[in-house]
Amino acid sequence: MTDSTAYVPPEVWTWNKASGGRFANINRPIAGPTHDKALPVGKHPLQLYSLATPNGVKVTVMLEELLALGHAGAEYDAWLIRIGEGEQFSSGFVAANPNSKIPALMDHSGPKPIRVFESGAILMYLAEKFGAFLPTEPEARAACLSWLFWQMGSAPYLGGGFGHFYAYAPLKIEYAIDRFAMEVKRQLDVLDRHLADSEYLAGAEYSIADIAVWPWYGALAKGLLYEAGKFLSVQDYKHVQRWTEQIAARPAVKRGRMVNRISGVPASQLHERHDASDFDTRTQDKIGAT
Ligand SMILES: N[C@@H](CCC(=O)N[C@@H](CS)C(=O)NCC(=O)O)C(=O)O
Repeated sequence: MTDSTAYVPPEVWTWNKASGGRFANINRPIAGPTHDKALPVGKHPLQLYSLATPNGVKVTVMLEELLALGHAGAEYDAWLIRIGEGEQFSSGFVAANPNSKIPALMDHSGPKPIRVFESGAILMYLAEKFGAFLPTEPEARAACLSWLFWQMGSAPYLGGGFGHFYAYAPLKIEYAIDRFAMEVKRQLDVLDRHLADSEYLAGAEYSIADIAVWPWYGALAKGLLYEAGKFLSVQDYKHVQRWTEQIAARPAVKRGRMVNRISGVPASQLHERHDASDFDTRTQDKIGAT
């Protein structure tokens, strides 16, 4: 057990030292821009500012799925935002997302640009704009939105909770790792039981619920997040494994995973995407692990 008496919180918290751990350089207790810089704008109505983290991949997969369905209006420019270098704090990015987190989308197709931030809101915005991947039949629609919002509420325990304390924190705290490992295993079991009787999260049809959940829980199931596959015995969640493989095989998913990616084998990385032909320079078959 960790010694819980070692630290006595002061009456008022002040920002008087670096927090330590990975990504500590970008953490701060205030919002707003740190520097003046406009965002670039390309030729397509949809401008995405992102990075291929699980939250970013949701949107590039959605756009590639829409294009695969034949929605030419979903053509997009994807600009790279290097969050490790603080590019989410530029004045231009903060104007697109006051929360300074990728992904952020600008839609220039109307009389005045519309900004959309939060990956779940972006998925719903695109689903409604193009009439795709969000069922209209009430029961399936309710299921789709329930799982979409389940992801929004659950993944912070996986990333900010488990991932942070297991992989990124400057010290290993047994209490914190136990607490979040328990919660993440519970979440995997929630998905596993549901996927035992349901092909996709909202039923028989692939939807924005799968597009939101897969980049987090599919990657976790493949042991690609926080090198925690063995620790969490992810292979035991058989139905999650089946669903993960099924979605990974979709051509649009393979393309979406490459966009704004800056790690992994070079053939899996397409730093910026401005045209469908940008993928031609990459060999998709070579894409393996994240
Ligand atoms: N709830 C948000 C989470 C977005 C998020 O946490 N983005 C991370 C990368 S995965 C980020 O931009 N972090 C930069 C920072 O915190 O400064 C969403 O779903 O869009």
